[in-house]
Amino acid sequence: MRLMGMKVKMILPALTEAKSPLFRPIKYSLFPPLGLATLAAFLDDDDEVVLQDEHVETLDLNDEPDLVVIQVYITNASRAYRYADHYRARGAHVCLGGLHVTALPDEAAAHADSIFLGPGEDIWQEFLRDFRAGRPRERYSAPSRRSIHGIPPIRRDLIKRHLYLVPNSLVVSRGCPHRCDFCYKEAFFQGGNGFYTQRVDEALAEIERLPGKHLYFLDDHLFGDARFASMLFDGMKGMGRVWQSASTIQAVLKPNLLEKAVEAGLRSLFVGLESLSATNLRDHAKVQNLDRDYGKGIRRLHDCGVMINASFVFGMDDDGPDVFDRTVDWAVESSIETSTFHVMTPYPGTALYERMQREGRILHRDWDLYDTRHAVFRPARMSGEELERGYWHAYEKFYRWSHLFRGAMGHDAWPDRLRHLSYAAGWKKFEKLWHLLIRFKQVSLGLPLLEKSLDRFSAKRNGDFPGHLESPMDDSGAHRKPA
Ligand code: B12
Repeated sequence: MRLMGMKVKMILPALTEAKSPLFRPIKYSLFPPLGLATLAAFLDDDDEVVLQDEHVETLDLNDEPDLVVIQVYITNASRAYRYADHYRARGAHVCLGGLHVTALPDEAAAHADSIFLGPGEDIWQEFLRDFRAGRPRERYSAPSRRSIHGIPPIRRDLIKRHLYLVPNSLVVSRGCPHRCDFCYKEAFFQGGNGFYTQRVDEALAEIERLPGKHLYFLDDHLFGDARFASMLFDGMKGMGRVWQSASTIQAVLKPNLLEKAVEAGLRSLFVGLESLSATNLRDHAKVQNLDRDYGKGIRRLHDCGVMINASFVFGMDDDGPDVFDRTVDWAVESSIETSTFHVMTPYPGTALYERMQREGRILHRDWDLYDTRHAVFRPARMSGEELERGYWHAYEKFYRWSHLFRGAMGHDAWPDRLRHLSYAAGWKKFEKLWHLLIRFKQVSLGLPLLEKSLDRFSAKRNGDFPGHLESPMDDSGAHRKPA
């Protein structure tokens, strides 16, 4: 029997905090649920689909869908399971997939009719066939050869664009070529290719479909396949886009690719610097950062007119209580525009988690607190409380007005100084304003401001990348040598 015109409900649950009626940080209204919108594209035209994202809307739980599809991240797992139980009690067939399900399938299976391990593109169609034929399996695992070539266009019509500051987010690859021990990647892509891209023409077609000017690539490492990235940037040249993405310091230091990205509209880059200690980088297999001159990479980005959002992790074994001030001081002196700090968090399924467990250092398995703000393991050189306090202190100190001014003044030209100030302050000094915009469903009013602040700069772009700032203080000489 073929199930025609199914009622399908797709849900991205949120961590409690994002739902709070009192305060909603802008972070949760940035990006739409791309994973679910990707899976929705495999449904039939006569299927009725509703996609709800709890980060930006209140879920309607009184409906009676035939099929419920829930995406599970680590911090939304407990809510995801609650919604799954709710819909199973109502007689729906409940599917759970995503990173956390792949890491801990048995935990998820207790709440689902079918679970999905690994990226969805390669298994979702098989499930839909089985389900329509009345014989869905309990478990589907992604095959070892995976691909996103030729997948149908994301169902962007299901995305409530006005509820997001960055509705034009996209991903043109899956995974990452590197193997840091704290990353979800190894568990998620286990037993198969862990880094693959779309075809360039398909990626460009997806970009063409997006209205407006601003884009945000959510790929783990957009520059990870230099040939693909180079062709993509060539294709984007002249499109008039302004965009942001993530990459590594290693890729930044390589000649040519960054310049091409800038010509195509790159204006801000998220870079995982993680730690100023070479011992830490080595311990966590972040080898692509070893012996890279961070200061030189930052100067190179600035000279190209690209702002940097540097990501740092605290609590690695070489981190003592002085790590917070040292890192923040260095970031301010380096004129890094925005910094993202994290308490190191061992995600289940990662090599880091295995090691912490072997060493008896995991404190609990309350996934709600695995949010990179809480110490869920015993740090080596400080207490968990010190680690959490230091994390909050780092944010407070980096975003102090005096430090924002100091960082901004490190640029040579006034347009760059003003851009630094407006961009950094925009994220962290106007949280109350963001809250109001979110509350009145007007968050998209912020987009023209974001575009403006990204685009106003004074790039030298003369291909000459002069001296660089002093590199961080590390006895072993990490980051000192040019790449
Ligand atoms: C956007 C994003 C967010 C958004 C979340 C909302 C959103 N719209 O997704 C925001 C900014 C709120 C966020 C916050 C956090 N995030 Co986040 N985020 C991302 C990011 C950058 C992109 C997600 C995305 O769109 N991916 C692209 C789509 C295509 O992939 P996907 O979502 O994984 O979906 C695929 C599969 O998972 C699978 N799938 C998913 N669901 C289902 C269901 C079924 C039935 C099936 C068949 C398949 C399936 O198929 C999909 C297609 O391939 C990822 C990194 C990444 N590159 O994925 C991190 C990531 C998901 N975040 C992560 C973390 C840790 C967090 C935080 C907890 C901590 C932090 N400091 O960032 C917070 C707290 C989140 C919360 N409130 O619960 C981790 C998750 C690790 C884990 N083990 O769960 C990631 C992987 C980053 C990382 N490298 O560590 N995040």
